[in-house]
Amino acid sequence: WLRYLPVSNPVLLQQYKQQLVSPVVLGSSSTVSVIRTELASALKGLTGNAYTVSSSLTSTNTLIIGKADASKILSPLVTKEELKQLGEEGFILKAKPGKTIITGNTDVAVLYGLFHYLRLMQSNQPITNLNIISVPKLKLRMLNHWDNMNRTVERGYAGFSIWDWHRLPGFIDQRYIDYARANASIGINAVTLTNVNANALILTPAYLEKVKALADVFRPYGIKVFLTARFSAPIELARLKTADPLNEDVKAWWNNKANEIYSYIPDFGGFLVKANSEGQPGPQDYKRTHAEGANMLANAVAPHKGIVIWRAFVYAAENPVDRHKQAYDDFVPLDGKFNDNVMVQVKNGAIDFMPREPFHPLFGAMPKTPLMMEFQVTQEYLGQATNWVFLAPLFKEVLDADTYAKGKNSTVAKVIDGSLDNHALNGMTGVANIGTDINWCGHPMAQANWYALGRLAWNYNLSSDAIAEEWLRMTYSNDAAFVQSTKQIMLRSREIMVDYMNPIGLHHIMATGHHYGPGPWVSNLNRPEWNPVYYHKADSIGIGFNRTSTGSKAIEQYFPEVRKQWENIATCDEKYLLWFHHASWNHTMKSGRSLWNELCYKYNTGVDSVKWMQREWQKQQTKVDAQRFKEVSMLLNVQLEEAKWWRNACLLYFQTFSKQPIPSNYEQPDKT
Ligand code: GCW
Repeated sequence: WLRYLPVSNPVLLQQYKQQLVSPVVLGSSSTVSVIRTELASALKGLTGNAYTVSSSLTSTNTLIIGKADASKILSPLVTKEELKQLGEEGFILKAKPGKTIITGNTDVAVLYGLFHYLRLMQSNQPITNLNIISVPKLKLRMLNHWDNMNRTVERGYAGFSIWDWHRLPGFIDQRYIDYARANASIGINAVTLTNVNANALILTPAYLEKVKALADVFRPYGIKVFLTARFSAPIELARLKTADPLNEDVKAWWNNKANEIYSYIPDFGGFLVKANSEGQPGPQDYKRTHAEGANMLANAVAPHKGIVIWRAFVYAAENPVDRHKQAYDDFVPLDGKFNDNVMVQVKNGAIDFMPREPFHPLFGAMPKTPLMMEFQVTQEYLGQATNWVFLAPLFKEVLDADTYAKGKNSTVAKVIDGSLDNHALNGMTGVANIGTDINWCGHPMAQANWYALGRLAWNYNLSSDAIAEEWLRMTYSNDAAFVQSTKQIMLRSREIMVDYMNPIGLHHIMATGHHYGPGPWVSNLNRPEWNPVYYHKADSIGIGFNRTSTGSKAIEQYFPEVRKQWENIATCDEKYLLWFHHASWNHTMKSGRSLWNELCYKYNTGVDSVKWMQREWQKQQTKVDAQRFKEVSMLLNVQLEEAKWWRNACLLYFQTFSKQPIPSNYEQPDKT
């Protein structure tokens, strides 16, 4: 999306040129250099003119870019009061005919302002009269890479890891710089480089030098580096006999390790930890709590102003009744026990990044602890790299959900931005979908999800529509008809996928292990909660997981007002019907259809809607370059096959329980 293609509308181009006549960028720092380079290359691309970007202010400058303390630029366009609202990262962008100012309290804020300004031109918006004050809603806007040190990527579908550990630190791939530009352009200011299923080697000097090289590249773009910490590292790296967080030698080891890391990377962000989850080591191995584990690491980074982000994604074989409940049961009692520099990172839902799940009951339930949102940008459970799914609607559905923790309008967004419970630390992260593929993210449309994550972390009030539109205009074309149709595909794509994969609240019925394609019949894995049959519970009576008070009682983890929307099968929001209820095959749906017929309807609608996506895309042939047009067309063919695969597999399998026919107006699934 940083292509800076020439502005093709001559009237607009003329207006832009009039505003841009004489640009100046004030200040001197590595970030200011980045601003200069970005501005020069963008203006050249957009207008075709090679601008000289000056560095000292004269009365003839028309575009003035710089930090406020270079602030001969202030009045009358920018006031001190306005600057106060900005904090460290907010920016001001004001323009009247012949004069534009982009400023903020730090150079990085100015960089954010510049990218906003460029976006306006990239998406053909007017730039002559602007009055924009933009402050990020969240402090930590992050990507989590699940990149292994051998360059494979856990749940990565876009090639290998972009971190070339072998050639670092000496070789700085241009990709690192472009990655940093892309992140800064959407406000992402923190990254973890390594998989949460962590390898302790990343903490050794040979690798810390490489991490430092990346941190040095990212710093001018306002991006802090975090690492994942393997809890057993003191045993693995230093041969201590234990990793018990209350053991003095263990504490000392981590303190020294933190000091060592900060000697390489003075602004190191801190640690992200997955502990006692899916076989990872953790404090519970020593009968200590998550809080005791987190606090030990938090003490080690505190003198350096680092933080610890501790994941709440835990579930164990000992909890076979309902995996949904475990994170809440384990973490709520620890509320108030975490140090000030600890955040608890919670996945958007209680199971695992499904195409649709209700928001995680931990949101709103730990008022004394800052909770960080974890979304998954990589499409582990959403068709991986062959399916076109725009995730902004999924992200927003969760952020806008009301927890009712402090009465109406206690949205998840207000929990994670810290405003509901007054937390200074706050943030949101996405598991990255980035890899070595030439288009970075696998599917040519998948970059939109990286983009959406950043834009929503900056401002979760942006609409999915606005985000899709910006991204399409920058990445593909400003052609109005193209934008209109393609945006509709994007906006409907997630619901379409839910229809052909997991309608009516079904979940986790993907094939096990790789999670690609359907596998609702799988029942032979030794941990019950790894088997899809555990989640759909289809039988001769009906289908769905009873999580109400007559079932697993997971629904009781939500506040009463929330519960009310879901606990009565007659009134439950049908999006979540089979999430919370075991409904009979003949249960009457709001459409008047029986549940079985509704399932048939949904799966078939999903397939038909992919055909609609194909038809809409075919209309764009003359509007898109041949390469991307063809790639997306081929992938839509694959997506259609996969949608049919899902429909056929699920309906034929569930039919063995419902014992009812698939209505004759639908295509009859091919049993082969
Ligand atoms: O979604 C599951 C994935 C695992 C992942 C785990 C987690 C990193 O299948 O691959 O491990 O979640 O989030 O820790």
